[in-house]
Amino acid sequence: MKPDFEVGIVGAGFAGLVAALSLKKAGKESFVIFERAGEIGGTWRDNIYPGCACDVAVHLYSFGAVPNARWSNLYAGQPEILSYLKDVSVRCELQKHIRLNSDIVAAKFLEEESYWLTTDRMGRETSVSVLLLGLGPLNRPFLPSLKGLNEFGGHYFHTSQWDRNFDPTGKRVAVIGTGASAIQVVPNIAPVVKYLTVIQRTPAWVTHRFDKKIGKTCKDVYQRFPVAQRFKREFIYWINELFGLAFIGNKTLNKVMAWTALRKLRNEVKDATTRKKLTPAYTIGCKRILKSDDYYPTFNRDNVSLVAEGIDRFTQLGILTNDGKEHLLDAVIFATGFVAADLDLYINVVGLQGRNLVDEWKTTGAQAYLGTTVAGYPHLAVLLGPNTGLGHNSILHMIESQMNYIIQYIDCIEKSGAEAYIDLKESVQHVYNERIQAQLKKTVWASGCKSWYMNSNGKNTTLYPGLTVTFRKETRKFDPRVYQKVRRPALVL
Ligand code: N01
Repeated sequence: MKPDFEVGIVGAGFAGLVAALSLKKAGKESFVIFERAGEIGGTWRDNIYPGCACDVAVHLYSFGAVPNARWSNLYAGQPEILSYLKDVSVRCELQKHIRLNSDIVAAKFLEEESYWLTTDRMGRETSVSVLLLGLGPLNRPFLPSLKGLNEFGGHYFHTSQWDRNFDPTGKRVAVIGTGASAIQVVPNIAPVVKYLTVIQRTPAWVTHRFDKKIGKTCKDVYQRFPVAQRFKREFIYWINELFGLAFIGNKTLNKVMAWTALRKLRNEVKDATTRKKLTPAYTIGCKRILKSDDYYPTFNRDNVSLVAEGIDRFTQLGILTNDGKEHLLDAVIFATGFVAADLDLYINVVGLQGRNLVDEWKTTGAQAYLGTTVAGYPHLAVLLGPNTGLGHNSILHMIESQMNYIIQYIDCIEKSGAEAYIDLKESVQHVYNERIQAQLKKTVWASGCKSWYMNSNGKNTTLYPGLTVTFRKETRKFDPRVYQKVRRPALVL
């Protein structure tokens, strides 16, 4: 029996939309995008906290084939990115492919049929020849289990589940965490709150952002001469690649980055004690480097304090820190990040002989070949799968590289005919992952800090240990020899 669609994509965030655009470009129109929410946008739909913006410049953090000449700033805010995604889905006629409120809970490869059967939360089944998982790595909020939280009489929530009804004006607020989300929330609520307590466990490395408005003339030039924006995109891309060297072994560049960041800290924070608390004691880049020009100056305000003593427990009135001080609070914002490295997919993915991807990855740590295909799970590809993350450049470049590969993979599946399926060789996956892990040991991420890049067993399952040009090269040409062709068993009727 023929499946309902040639390709099924789970998730209509950036990854799913890049996949859809690539399929269209390759002339493949038989695809469906399952989206569990009532709206597209993924992380850019979910994260609505004040100041939410991207730290990759817009000319690069957008689809190469669908430029936008009207971006307002060099770094776009969440509302603008979300509206760009919606606009692209209309302009590129993706809407007819998108099934909203379709929360896929299970996907099973049917060997006899040689296709995937997906089931959504309502029990609706859809069969697809190839399944692409575009679930996004940063959508499972991490809320630490802190003593006494249930006794706390104030309001609390996670940055990615921002309470739209919460007005911080005139309130005593604490932000727990000092990662990428926190450094955007903090300067944006500080001017309106009564008092802001920033609770830091580990100081982050913060570098310049240099955001600026894109003027009308510039926009008009981009509109009339798209090549100018294309040039800007390339320029930003190569600068980012250059800085990427600091993460993968170039010690001089790494030291220059650290020196620049410390100088920025010295220039922007007046109080010496606060400066000391904000000074990181690990190699720059080990945790994600944060770009901000308004985070440090926030600590010069009279209504903001940095608390680095560690949380003992919540009380009914606030938070008691390890120095015995009780911070009286009306609200607490958990900017405590996400569970990412365990890649605990919320879909039950069942491959050959009943193998379960979630269970396997729990045991071995998430792994795939080129971060994309997985042995034992034929005709499946994971967008932004294991070890495809970056600390230095646009993640969209990685997804586009994956799609170059996946399009060829789909062609190969089609050529192998209805009587067979193709499955990645286990040995190929094993060798690839050994190499990736060995390379990671030489990078800044193995220099000793604790970050969300590592899974609960201390294995880095999230980051690619090279430059994006290298990944593009690795994914440019699909090699059918790393797959085995398996005749599908006869269908028992
Ligand atoms: O999360 P994080 P995030 N007690 O994991 C602290 C992307 N992103 O949401 O460092 C006290 O970075 C934790 O402390 P420590 C981007 O890829 C991008 O901010 O573990 N503190 C840390 O300070 C980013 O990397 C953008 O010691 C606790 C913080 O919480 C990723 O999302 C914007 C704690 C978590 O920081 C995640 O960023 C936003 C505890 N028990 C996000 N537990 C842009 O593009 C945790 N922490 C700009």
